Amino acid sequence: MTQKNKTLGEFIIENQASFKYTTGELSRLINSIRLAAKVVNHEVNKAGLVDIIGAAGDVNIQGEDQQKLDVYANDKFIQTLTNRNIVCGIASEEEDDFITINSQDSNNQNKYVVLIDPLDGSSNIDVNVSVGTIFSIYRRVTPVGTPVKMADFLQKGNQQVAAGYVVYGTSTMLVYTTGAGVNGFTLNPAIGTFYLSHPNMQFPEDGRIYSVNEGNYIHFPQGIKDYIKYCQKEETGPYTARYIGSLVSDFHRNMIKGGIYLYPKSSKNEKGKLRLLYECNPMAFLAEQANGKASDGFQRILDIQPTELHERVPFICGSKNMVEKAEEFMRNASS
Ligand code: P6P
Repeated sequence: MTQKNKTLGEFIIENQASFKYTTGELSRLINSIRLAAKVVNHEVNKAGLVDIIGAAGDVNIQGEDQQKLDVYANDKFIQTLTNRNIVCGIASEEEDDFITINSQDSNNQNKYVVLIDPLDGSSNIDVNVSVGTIFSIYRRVTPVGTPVKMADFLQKGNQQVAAGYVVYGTSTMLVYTTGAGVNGFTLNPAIGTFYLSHPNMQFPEDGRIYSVNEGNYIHFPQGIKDYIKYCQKEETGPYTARYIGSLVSDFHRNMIKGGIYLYPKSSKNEKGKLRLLYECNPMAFLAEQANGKASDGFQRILDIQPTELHERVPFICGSKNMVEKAEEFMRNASS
């Protein structure tokens, strides 16, 4: 069977031996994410046809209006992960605190916690621009069989055992890593099966695309301003500015074509906008597994010790040489 005809299920079975922990659990975990992704995809794709678009009327802990699809996606991922009895805890952008799963069941021998951004880029929903789900998976650090604790979620990104995203775009893809490279699977909606379409995805070492919201330019640190001007200079270009306003989509395009995504801190957002635990860490794990790089401008994202569930960090991620050039401008500006 050629690589490209392989289904996600076949790929998981074939590669579970490369996963250094017990094989069956992670497979079941990835399979539950696969199911939730198909259910959410179905709603995202018909959002224009039913009354599921628009704000749900609530505001999440980030102070952002919860779009109905946000709430729907959050519920579906939590429900699927809970029903499959695989995890002991879940943290979500849409939940103020983490959720303990089956703590009353002393037989709960589940070893994994999942952190999710159920629908990233949701402000794009009403204008039919692609959105995504981002997930991050750790093994718990507190004793199995006891209720999960905050320490299980506040682990450094370098402790992740798996991470990935679903991009609901012109086609729906599931892209993930378990620490042995990055592989992309495309959904055939006619039969509801994901097929291996992008084996061993790698960031080109260099690129010509930079993704940043230049509307915030005047608020950026000097090093970021200097890097953006560097990209725009005639002699170093030509670069192309591409910014979708959906991290998963910008990341996915940059990984295929070569590029850099920047969401720096600014005088408006002292820590930047993106959340460390369920946006930056999973995307940084994927980036490094795909020969790319991810930093806050000064340090490796995966080495940052989290202190709060919803903390934000500045985020620079993509082709290795481009991230290192941006870091060079950040260092020079701060020296
Ligand atoms: P801005 C979506 O809300 C998100 O978290 C990322 O997906 C996206 O790249 C960024 O924020 C867009 O933020 O401030 O440029 O609109």
